[in-house]
Amino acid sequence: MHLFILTGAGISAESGISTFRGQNGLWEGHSIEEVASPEGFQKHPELVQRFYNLRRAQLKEVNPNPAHRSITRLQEIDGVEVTLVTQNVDDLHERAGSRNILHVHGELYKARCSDCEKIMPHREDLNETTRCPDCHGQLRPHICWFGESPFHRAKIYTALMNADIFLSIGTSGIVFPAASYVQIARQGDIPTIEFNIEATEATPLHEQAILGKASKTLPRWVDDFLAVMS
Ligand code: BJW
Repeated sequence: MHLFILTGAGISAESGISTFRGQNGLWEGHSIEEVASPEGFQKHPELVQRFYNLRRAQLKEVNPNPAHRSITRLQEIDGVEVTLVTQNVDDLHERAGSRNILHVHGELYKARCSDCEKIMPHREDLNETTRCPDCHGQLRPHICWFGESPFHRAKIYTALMNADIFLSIGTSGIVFPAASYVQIARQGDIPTIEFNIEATEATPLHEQAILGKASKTLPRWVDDFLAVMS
């Protein structure tokens, strides 16, 4: 049995990390496109670095919640293979004990050299003076911004083709290419289930939608799944 699990900002919301499109969707008056695009970084590098410095600092203050931990429970079942794809750049899946996590939009605790593209662990603030240890190029957050190519694409498509069930948890389903996974799954006749606190643009594409907070709905679904599997 192969589960393909896609997570978004909603799974970390109950840990205290704001979603992107909740409230008015702005950060200090700036749209997500202004702070999460190569153009934004070119125009206002200090603003973009500050946005990610604050989020890196915030990450140190929050913890995984029962929804993250239920995915770890699924990964511990004999005979169940889980491909865990997250759009989140936090490390809450890792801290909940999950493994083999594909961060399609990058990771807050990594930096990348704008010149040689070396990727390295980086937990502290970044600014214009933080330089690549190899080539002295400017370090930037290791994040996939709008217009950039998301990570792990080939692995993800192979896993999607081989999945038996597709779960989408806490994502608005509007950012591509992750937004297209549900359609790919349905084309392959794979049952798809959406977990969200409200209906989304993607809801009509799913076979089933489970409404409610992921910290409540997902552990219940995992209990039922375990009962069937045992
Ligand atoms: C709960 C809950 C609880 C709350 N329980 N649920 C026009 C048409 C089609 C595509 C495009 C287009 N124009 C441009 C594009 C492409 C663009 C795109 O998709 N734009 C759309 C906005 C239209 N995409 C790109 O540019 C991507 N690159 C690309 O396509 O390259 C081309 C390419 C493709 C394939 C191969 C090669 C090349 C890159 C996208 C990069 C996205 N980056 C960001 C920011 C960086 C990361 C960061 O800083 O953290 O990633 S944007 C932001 O959105 C972030 C997220 O990962 C991403 C998705 O958001 P998510 O996770 O869904 O969060 P929200 O806030 O939207 O939703 C939260 C949900 O949770 C809500 O539904 C709540 O109800 C729910 N919720 N509490 C359960 N307790």
